[in-house]
Amino acid sequence: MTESPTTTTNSGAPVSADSHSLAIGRDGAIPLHDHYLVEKLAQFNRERVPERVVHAKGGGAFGTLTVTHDVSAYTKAALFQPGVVTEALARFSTVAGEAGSPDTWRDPRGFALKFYTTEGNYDLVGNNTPVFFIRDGIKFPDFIHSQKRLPGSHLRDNDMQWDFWSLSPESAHQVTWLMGDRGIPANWRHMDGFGSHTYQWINAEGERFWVKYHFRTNQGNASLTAEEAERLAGTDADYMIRDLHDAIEREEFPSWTVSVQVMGYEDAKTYRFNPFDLTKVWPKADYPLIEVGQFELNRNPENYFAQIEQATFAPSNFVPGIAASPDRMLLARIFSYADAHRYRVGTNHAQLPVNAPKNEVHSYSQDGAARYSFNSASTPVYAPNSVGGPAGDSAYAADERGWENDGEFARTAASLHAEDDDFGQAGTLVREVMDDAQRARLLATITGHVGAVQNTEIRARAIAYWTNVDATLGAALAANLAA
Ligand code: HDE
Repeated sequence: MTESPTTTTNSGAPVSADSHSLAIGRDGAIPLHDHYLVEKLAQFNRERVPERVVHAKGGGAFGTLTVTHDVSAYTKAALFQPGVVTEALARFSTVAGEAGSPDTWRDPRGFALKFYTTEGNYDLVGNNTPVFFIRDGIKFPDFIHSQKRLPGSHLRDNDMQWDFWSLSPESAHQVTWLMGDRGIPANWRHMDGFGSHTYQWINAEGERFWVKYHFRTNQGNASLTAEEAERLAGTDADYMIRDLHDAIEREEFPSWTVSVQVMGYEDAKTYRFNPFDLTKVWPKADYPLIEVGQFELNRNPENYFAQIEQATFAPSNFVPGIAASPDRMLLARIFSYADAHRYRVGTNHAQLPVNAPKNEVHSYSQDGAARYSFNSASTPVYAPNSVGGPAGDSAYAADERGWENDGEFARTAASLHAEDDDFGQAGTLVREVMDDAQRARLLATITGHVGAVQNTEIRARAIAYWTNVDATLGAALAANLAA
């Protein structure tokens, strides 16, 4: 048996016993100066950081992005150049459940990626769904409140969910997707990932393009039935954490084919619907997938808390050649995540090994709790300076040009295009993408979910909502609920 090390305090001093507090004689008082007992209990009280307010339950692994095709005509980003291999971290999650909730609840899944590129960390914080419930971030806290718990009973409530959804018709596409088979993926290996938003790519000549990211699982899409999901929720709440961990242990490395859809910068102005509307997809007939490379997960975290719980993924982590778009949801997220990280993990969260970039940091940030790395004493703490401190490089201005903006400030909906509507793509999903069996399961799920609504006015609005998605589906729902 290998020689085990001597237990120490957090400060490294050897400890004489693991199982006995310091006391006077056998039954005497414990002195306050039993600092090792105090250290163990005080540390125990401080083991939790605030869980993520959404996406609290999740798991992840490390891996690599390997670029196999040439997309340099669209982006100069180092990680997307032909042949480049970039280390990465992925975290998958549910949205509404708390940190101890079942992995198999019906919910979109987070698909958060961090690429440790040579130009800084690039975070692509997506979901396993190409769209989302709303198109303006100002409604996000309200949406999540309606998905979580009533303030009085602390219980989740279908009336609250359907009140919000039926008064937010832009949710129809995502809710249809959620109530369908993809709402309960078989596990994280058998689901696709999407950047969801439209992003901007900038090539070496400064030309701008609009792109959407697709990560298609090479394992094939698969779903759990509602019955299987409910059973697993009771027998193994960590089913998906376990599946990913054990697959990697067996060296069955899951992988995804990475592609993008590319829209010309000027085309966005005349496209038939708002290409920055997160409740819509770009039909592949309009913008086919262009293959980029392979994304593979091949290394489990050594320590879940240090590397997954404390991992911080931010849509604001862009690198040269990649930038934001007018998508209001993305613009709101660019503030929100880094703010959440400073609150949840601390102001120096980016210095933790799992969050630290692989390239050198030349930032003027200093101090702050748990400051770990720092500039040399000869580095000035201010800019501009005449003593050789870091200085901005105007060559990167091309990455911040963004897009033309004009007009006065106003609180109105984003620009409407000819075919902007709330139910069209949801109806297409039902009528043209789903097969009969999938439509039947969709109807059964909706019947159960709307059937639990107590308020008759909300229930009637929910039936009207589904009738707007698809008249046949709405009629069948009404008949089921009347039965
Ligand atoms: Fe999030 N979201 N989100 N979200 N989200 C967070 O950031 C937010 C949205 C997503 O594994 C939080 O660090 C706003 C869309 C994932 O660590 C928070 C809006 C998409 C994760 C936050 C959205 C996502 C989060 C909570 C509306 C898919 C987990 C903890 C504008 C494209 C990342 C945190 C991880 C986490 C804000 C909507 C995906 C609260 C304001 C759309 C995968 O800051």
